[in-house]
Parts: sequence; C-alpha cells; structure tokens
Amino acid sequence: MNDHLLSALESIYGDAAPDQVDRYEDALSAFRRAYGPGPVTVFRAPGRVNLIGEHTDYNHGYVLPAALDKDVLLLARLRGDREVRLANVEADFPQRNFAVSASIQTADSGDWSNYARGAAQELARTLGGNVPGFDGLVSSAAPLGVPRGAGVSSSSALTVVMAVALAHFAQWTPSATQMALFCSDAEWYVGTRGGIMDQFIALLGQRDHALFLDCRPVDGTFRHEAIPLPQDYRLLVVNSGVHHANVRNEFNQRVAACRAGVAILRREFPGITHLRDVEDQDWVDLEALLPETTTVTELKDAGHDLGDLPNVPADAALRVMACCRHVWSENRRVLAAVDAMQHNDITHLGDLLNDAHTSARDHYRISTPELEVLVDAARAVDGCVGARLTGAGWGGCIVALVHHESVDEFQQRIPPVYKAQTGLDAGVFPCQASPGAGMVLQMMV
Ligand code: NG1
Repeated sequence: MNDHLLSALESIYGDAAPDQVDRYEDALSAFRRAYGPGPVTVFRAPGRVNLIGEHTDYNHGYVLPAALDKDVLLLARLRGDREVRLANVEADFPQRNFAVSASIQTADSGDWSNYARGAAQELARTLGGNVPGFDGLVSSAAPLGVPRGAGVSSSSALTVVMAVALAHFAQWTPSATQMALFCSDAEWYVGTRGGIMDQFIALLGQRDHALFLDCRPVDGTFRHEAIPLPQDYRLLVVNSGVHHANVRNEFNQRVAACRAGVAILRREFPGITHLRDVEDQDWVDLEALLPETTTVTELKDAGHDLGDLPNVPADAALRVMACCRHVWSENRRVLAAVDAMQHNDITHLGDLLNDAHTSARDHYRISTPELEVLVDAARAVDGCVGARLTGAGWGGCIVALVHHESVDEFQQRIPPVYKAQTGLDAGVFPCQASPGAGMVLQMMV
C-alpha cells in the first residue's frame, strides 16, 4: 500500500481511511490509462446533509449543514492550453471536452459537464480569461461517492471540486468565503437560483461538526461557526430513491413567493430586502399584511419586479403567506437548534427537526408521499429523537438524529418498512461529518 496516499487519506477520513484506499487507487489507475503516466493532483469536495434550515439561505437566513464523508474526487493534470478534458469512472457519464473562456457553450440540459463548464466560465470571467485547462477524471461512484439526485448536493460538490482544481492551476487563492460565493455564482450556469449553503459547507465542513451559517452578508463576509454534533447521537441519512422531475421550476416558484412576500411587506417595512429583515416581527402581524397567493402578473401591475427567475409562469399562483411563514419560523428553529446543541438538549433538538419537517411539508409544500413514509418509519424507531426531509425537497433524503445504540436497529428496520409501503428501496447511511473540499495529494502515476 502507498504510505503517501494512506497518510493523506488519514488526515481527511480518520479511522475510515483504509476503506478509501481501493477507491483512490482505482481512480489513479483509471487516470493513468486515460491520460498516460505523469504528475496528478487529487482534489475532493464533500456532499452535505442539512440538519435544519431549509430554503432559508436565499432569504438571507440561517442554516446548519454538515459535510458528508461521501465526496466527489477529481484527479487532474495541468495542460498547456485552455482545453478541459473530462473523463468519469462511471460509464453513464461520457467523456466531455471544452475550452475555458468567458462564454462557454452549455451542453444539453442535465449533462454532467455543465457543472464544470459553469465553474470554468465563472473563473475566466473573474480572472479576465487567464485560466489554463486540465485533463481530469471524476470519481464519485457509490458507495463512497456523493449519491446523485438525493438532495445531498452532489451537483454543488462537483462544481466546488472543479472550482478548487481550476483555481489551483490558475494560482488563484481566494478566501473560503470568496470561493463559496464564486461557486454559488458558477452554479447559476445550470439555471437554479439557489442559495449559498451547499457551497459553504462543501468548503468549510469540519470533522464531527455542523456549520452554523448566517447567510446574510455583512461587509462581504458571512458569520459562521462550527457547532459540535451531539456525542452520543448519529446523523442517519435515508435516500428515498425518488427524485421528481421539474424541480427547478418548483424551486424557482418558491424563491418567487419569498421575493413576492418581501415586495409586499416593503409597503409596511420600507427598505427591507429579504425575509430575514422581518425576523423580529410577530408572525400574526406579518400574516395580516400578506395575501395567500399572488402572481407575477399581479405583482408587475402593482409595480413590483421579482428580478431574474427563469421558468416562473406569469400566472402561477405563488403561495406567499405559507412560504413566508415557513421561512420566518425556520430561521427561529435554526437558532433554537444551535442553542439546544450547545446545551446538549437533544430532546428539544429532535422536536425542532420534527417541527421543521411539518413546516416544510405543510407550508413550503416540498415533501412527497415517499418522504412521509420514511419520516414516520424513522420516528417509530426507539432512539430516534427527530427526523425530517433534508435538502430542496420533492424527493431526495431524510435526516434522522439517532442514539448510537439504535443505529443498527434503524438501519435494519427502515428498508423493509419502506419497501412494503412504496415498493422502493431505501438507502440508509450513517453520516460522519467530514472536512471541507481541498487538495488531497500530488503524486506521479
Ligand atoms: P439541494 O438540496 O442541493 O438542491 C437546494 C439549494 C440550497 C438550499 C436548499 C434548500 C442550490 C445549489 N442548492 O439544495 O442552496 O436552498 O435547496 O434548503 O441551489
């Protein structure tokens, strides 16, 4: 076994490093087969699970994610030109090539290379075009890669790992905050008007810690703090295996509903820019000012422009009151969850997770029948103190907080219950909070 490799892996994966060796060695061999012998630099970026704080980030609110020990690897070698050549260890993701420039042609919608294209284009714009290309190979296959379409942010992990590699070769050394914002902008290339949570946690994750992040910028930076995860409990992530199509449009409609709420509340509270600005108001007072629904057309007629939001039909009913209610209450729950963790009040923490799920389901309407089955099955296990959907919603994963002695039982009980009620397979994995993205090692292959 290669000692250089193992010691690099130990600094990231701790005791689980030996489980990673074959995966890295396979990827290094595949890289050599694809591009020949020579130097290679290995980068990684983790997926994430959000403990609490859903759809708050783009409202300048609070989130509390943790970086997963499942990650995307990128093995790369600098080229002497602007070309990026990308291979993937998984046959489902065919070879893609493109040249780095400030205006890169988008591949077909859903094509895996769009995340790399977004990062490369953004860097060319940021650095004025002076960005070298590389030969790269991506490795993110199960079981150690980030599950795709599961709401654990595989797309952000791919964007972040590309950005980290491109920046390294271009000798650009941004701060973590700059890099996270950069990656968030890069992801706009694929069309989602999302927030900054995924990129921040992919970069700032710490072993055994969640990251409290205040998504409101103050002087160009963001308040954040690593919060130790409860010692005797584990985060268990369960993948429903269901991922609904057209989520981007639904997502952007929720963003529109929040922006509509701000536009309407501005009559009473001039100068507010995000729902965060009304966090100290009582909900009953806000509710009295908000319509249940409105449309982009109605807002336009009243002189409100919601900004650039692709795929939001002008006549779609935006559920302003309920969406604002979710965001307003979710921000409070995140602050309460941090407090509960700091005081080791696990019961309260679990209750907050459960309340967050109810709000996401009933107010933001992002749950699905499959997620409901999983949440109910999780809560029925003794030792599970709380469970909720995690990520954008409309399928994907749930997260459960489970006493360490109940982890085996949880892993055994959930899949058969889920199979019996839905006919589907649930993927359960315990989450070991891991460090954020970066370079793993440089070597010769
Ligand atoms: P996922 O679950 O990765 O699609 C999305 C947004 C987050 C956040 C959550 C909801 C992106 C890249 N990700 O996450 O910023 O808004 O939904 O809390 O837009």
